[in-house]
Amino acid sequence: MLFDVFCRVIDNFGDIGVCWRLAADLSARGEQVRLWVDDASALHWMAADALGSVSVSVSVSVMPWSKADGTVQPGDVVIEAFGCELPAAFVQAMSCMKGACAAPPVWINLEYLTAEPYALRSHALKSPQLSGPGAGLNKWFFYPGFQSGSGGLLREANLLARQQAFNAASWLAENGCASHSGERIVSLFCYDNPRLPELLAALSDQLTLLLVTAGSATQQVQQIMGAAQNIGELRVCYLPWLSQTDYDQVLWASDLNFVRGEDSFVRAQWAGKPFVWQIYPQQDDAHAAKLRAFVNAFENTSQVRDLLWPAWSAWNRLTAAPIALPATAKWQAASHAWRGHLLAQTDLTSQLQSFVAERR
Ligand code: TRH
Repeated sequence: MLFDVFCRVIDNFGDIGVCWRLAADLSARGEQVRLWVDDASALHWMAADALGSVSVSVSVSVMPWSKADGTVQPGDVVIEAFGCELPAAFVQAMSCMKGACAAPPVWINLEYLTAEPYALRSHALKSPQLSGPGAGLNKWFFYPGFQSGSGGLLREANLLARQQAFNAASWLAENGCASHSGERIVSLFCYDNPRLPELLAALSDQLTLLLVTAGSATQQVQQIMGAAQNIGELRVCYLPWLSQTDYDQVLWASDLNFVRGEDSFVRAQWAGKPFVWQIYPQQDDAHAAKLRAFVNAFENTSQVRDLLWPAWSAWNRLTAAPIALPATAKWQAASHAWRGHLLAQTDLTSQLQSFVAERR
């Protein structure tokens, strides 16, 4: 099938990050994919190796948004990521495919990831289009999620094999961040966060190698540390912008990951290591309920109580309490159990393929 995936970059890298992962995964499973995007600049590093060392070939056509002008015949499936609103002329072309032409494409709105109950209730619902260029068409809501009955999470077919074959020490050395014996390895990907000095101080109480990702994390750490490489027992290694494949490996190489947004948050869960999520801040503190919902799901499934909330709420500035990281062994066991639970779900791309097949 031919999939048209539409992506608007609102800010940061999550919109294109999720869309690229989906496009690449569909392609790796033999689908044809056109990725329509209004700003492809981040793909220069994010997709630099297009799954380089991985034994699948990925071929995605990256298309400028402006070319979706109605002169292009829509594919079999149209994915509107995060309600990005398709160009009217393209929807018109989808609509014209009714009756006289072939069947209209299956039109899917891929939603944001949340553990809040409304997502499960709304997954797979149909939204008949009553007006506008798409009048008469149906749009389907597709909610990713953590529980059965949701659309699942993106997980490439070869993810586990790649993880198993991964050698953390070699990767770190090859990427200029060789670890010393006895060091805890921590990765940091975050938004601007005034609590960062406190976190660095908390991490400096034991031998730690901090892998600092490019962009905001690097700028903040450099502002705090200046030219210094160490605070107490903590030493810093700055990373360039990496491909998604390499960024995954940063997460696998680490004992503890600080992640943010949506895609890195999911990848930290596949890493199966303890992680702290900096959630994308929303107006009216709507993100607090979203954060709580995930913590509840994680803790109920992993059969732990009050493990994450103190550190996670502090890092997200929902409380002024000190950032007190959970006990490592319990945190590691819970993260492993959570990953096991997620692995039992069918992945998002497989679910999407079945969903589309049922509706064509
Ligand atoms: O960048 P993010 O914060 O993205 C977002 C956006 O803010 C978006 O508007 C919002 O809706 C969404 O979050 C919830 O965080 P995220 O989602 O983790 O995206 C970052 C992407 O960048 C992810 O695909 C991983 C990738 N990445 C690399 O490929 N290489 C790197 O070196 C790093 C640090 C990240």
